[in-house]
Amino acid sequence: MKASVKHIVLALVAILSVQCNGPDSSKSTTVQPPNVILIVTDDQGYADLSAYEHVSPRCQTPHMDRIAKNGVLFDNCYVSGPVCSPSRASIYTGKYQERWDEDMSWAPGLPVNIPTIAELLKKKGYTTGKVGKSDFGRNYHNPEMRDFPNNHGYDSFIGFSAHAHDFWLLDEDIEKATPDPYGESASLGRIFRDKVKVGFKDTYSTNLYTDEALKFIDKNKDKPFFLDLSYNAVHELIHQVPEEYRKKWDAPKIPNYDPSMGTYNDYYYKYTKVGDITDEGKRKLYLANLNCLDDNIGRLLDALEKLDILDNTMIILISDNGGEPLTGANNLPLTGSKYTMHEGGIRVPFIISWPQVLPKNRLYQHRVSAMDIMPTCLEAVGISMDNDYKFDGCSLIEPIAKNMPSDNAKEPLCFQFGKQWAIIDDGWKLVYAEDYKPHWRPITSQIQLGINSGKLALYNLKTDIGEQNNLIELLPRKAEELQMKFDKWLHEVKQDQTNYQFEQVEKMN
Ligand SMILES: [Ca+2]
Repeated sequence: MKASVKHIVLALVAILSVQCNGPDSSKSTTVQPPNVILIVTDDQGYADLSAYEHVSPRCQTPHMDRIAKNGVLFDNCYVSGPVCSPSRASIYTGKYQERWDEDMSWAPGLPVNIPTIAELLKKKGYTTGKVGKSDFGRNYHNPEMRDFPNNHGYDSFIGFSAHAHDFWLLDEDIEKATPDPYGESASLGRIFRDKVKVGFKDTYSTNLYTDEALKFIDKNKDKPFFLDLSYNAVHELIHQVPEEYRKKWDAPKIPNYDPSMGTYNDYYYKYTKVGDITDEGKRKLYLANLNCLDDNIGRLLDALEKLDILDNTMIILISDNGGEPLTGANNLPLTGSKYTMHEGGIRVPFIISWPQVLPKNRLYQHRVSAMDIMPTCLEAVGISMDNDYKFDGCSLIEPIAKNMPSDNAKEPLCFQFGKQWAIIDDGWKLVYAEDYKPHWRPITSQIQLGINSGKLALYNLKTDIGEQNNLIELLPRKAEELQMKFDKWLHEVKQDQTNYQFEQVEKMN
């Protein structure tokens, strides 16, 4: 079923003419601006969404597919970085994080002098809530810094501020008994409700975050809201799944952490990086974890339907980076994984639905970026930025309606992550990528290693999505042209770096 362009434009005109709250606006019109729900999944593989034709074996995500059937599925979406924090910094600002991350690496943080999506929607009158993972690479666990959700636009927050958090161990007792509750890569123990720590016993965080999301929706169902639901599924520790899902998938049983096992960091690495679980066991655990996540998204959709607010709710679902090489995620037919500049690190599942305005059951194949999310939301809710304010993404509402490339898609898309970099322009990709720490053996039945890792490569993505044919010697002029465009972008963003300010970096732990 396709919404006509005329329908969309009329709906938008109506919406854009509305103030979403305030004493006078309710008298002027009955049209409500949409609710916005942003679902960020963690490390979900490009092939781990069953709405895609390229879906991986055994993967079933019927509830995520419901969003796609109700809206627009994208198979050509890039995040701005191959790991959580840089990617998320750009999702929430609509800008390349390289503009303020001098190292162009893991820890871009949030500058104080640019608005986030939550701040702009709050200013517009939206009630804003964040549930789950907040990770901008700096200032972990510090509720006084800008990176903390309550300090960049959220009225309410429940979740954690770190790369990862134990799915099960959420109470104070385990925190006190653990020698390193803030391990190198993950935390355990209490999470935050706003700026206060709260503990939960015998609670699985994917279920908890959905429960909290449902409470937020129920409380705010009669007024426009922005819900940011950032699950830590399907990130490590992937083996932590409710027993019913483990049994359903016949997955191995791995004990939860106990301080008698040593440090939490040792436990984390034992079951992630060195392969104490078989490849097949990992895949089953991943599918079990994903299945639980998907069922929780089903609960969310059911609630929106029951409240009769689904049609005027814009739901955006995106994975913050490509599938992890060690969790059992599947990025095929792409090469590479999280941490890499191969397609498998940066090309991700992405869906937008807004039944009242956008077409349904549409596959959109032109290139888009996670930086488009914020401009799209702003247009949907009727927020215009000053003319001199520049996003690196653009609204997708009109491009979707016309099934045409966005203006930004006609320009190069550039990436820098440590030594790795890439430029994608009109289907061509010039890239320097490395496989992720190859001494940690990835699960190669799901992850395809780069055959040109560690050297400059040119690909025609239109015919070679798997990055198998390096054309750099055959087409040196094309490579030169792309190199020049990339250098120009790099120069421009480096010049821009002086324009962003940060708070003093402090750590509480
Ligand atoms: Ca991630």
